[in-house]
Amino acid sequence: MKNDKNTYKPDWQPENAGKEFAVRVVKGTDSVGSKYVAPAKKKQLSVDDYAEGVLNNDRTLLARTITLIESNSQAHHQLSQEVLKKVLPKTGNSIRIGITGVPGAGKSTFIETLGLYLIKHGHKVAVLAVDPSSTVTKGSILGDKTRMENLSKEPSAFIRPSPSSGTLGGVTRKSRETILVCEAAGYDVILIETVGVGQSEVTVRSMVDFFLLLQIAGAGDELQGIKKGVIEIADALLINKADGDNEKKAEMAKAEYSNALHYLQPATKGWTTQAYNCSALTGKGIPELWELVQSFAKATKDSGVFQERRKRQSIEWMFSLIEDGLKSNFYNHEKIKENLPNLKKEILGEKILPTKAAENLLELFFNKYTSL
Ligand SMILES: Nc1nc2c(ncn2[C@@H]2O[C@H](COP(=O)(O)OP(=O)(O)OP(=O)(O)O)[C@@H](O)[C@H]2O)c(=O)[nH]1
Ligand SMILES: [Mg+2]
Repeated sequence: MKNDKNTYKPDWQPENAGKEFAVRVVKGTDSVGSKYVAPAKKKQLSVDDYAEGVLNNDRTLLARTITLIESNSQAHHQLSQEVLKKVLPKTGNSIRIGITGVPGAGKSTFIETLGLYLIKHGHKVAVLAVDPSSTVTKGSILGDKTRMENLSKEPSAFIRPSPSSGTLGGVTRKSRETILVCEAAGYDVILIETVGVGQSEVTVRSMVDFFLLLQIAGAGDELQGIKKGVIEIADALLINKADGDNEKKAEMAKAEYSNALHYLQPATKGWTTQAYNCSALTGKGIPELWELVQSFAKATKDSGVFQERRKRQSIEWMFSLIEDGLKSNFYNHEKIKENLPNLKKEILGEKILPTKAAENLLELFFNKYTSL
């Protein structure tokens, strides 16, 4: 669409949206022929409308609240903060489970099977996704594949694909707040899928109680290709696809992982991380996994580790918000936007050292305070 004066960028545009973000909203017209036609508008809802909607588990309003949380508009942000404040007393009553694994390990299939099992046993399940790919490619790895068709038909399930914009930091805030509103709506099991790439596992670990690493049995050398760092933060290793011809291989992989785990520090104080088998396709091992999560919750609540971790996570959350705030303030500062492209060119042309360029930019930014 032409970028003329009759159109404008929507206020929900992604952070750092560049030229490739081509969506434009056409300004409303006052008249069609001689008749006045009011532009169609969604009813403006109040903070109470949203908060009551969430607390009554009105799925439409819950989804709209999450849209507010995910929006990059300042007005939406403020509104969402007020809603959060209202529902805060009703949050926290859930077990938050993070699930990671390489693409194709079966995370979505596992979540669907576990979700359906939990619903059959009277739970309410919310499924969220944290997708790190948006940082680099502005695309989405998990994207459409997070469909989970059977689970999504269940009235006791709520599935929200990942917010596909902005930095991982931005996604973190949004995901954490989304967890809270889902809890306020009565979801007692929160499942968060993330793909095993880069920084995302650490991010998800910092918002969950239990962290699960899904693996598949490879051909031969089982320990190759898994990042030790990810194993170190997992509370359980689940070797998926233990079915059909693959069953034996999965059994062997379990033994190898069990061995390797002996040498690692536990991810959670007082809890021993072990390897298990399952088949997300047939459901084998799913009830056992849920039992494991329950015994984890009981053990860590009894020892206080559960509550301690949540407190620590709240503090970490504050720090990550501060960092996010500083970063976005910096990159949105007029002087920085003006000077950054040139400095980048100068670095590439070896005319200036990155150190000096960073120093110049920081000086420009902080001058706004010192010159006050
Ligand atoms: N045989 C078998 N196949 C499975 C099992 N779990 C998942 N699959 C298959 O593996 C493929 C990938 O499954 P997904 O659930 O999409 O995997 P994922 O980890 O969510 O993948 P990404 O979202 O792309 O990272 C699909 O074709 C599934 O049908 C299992 O337990 N056994
Ligand atoms: Mg998936």
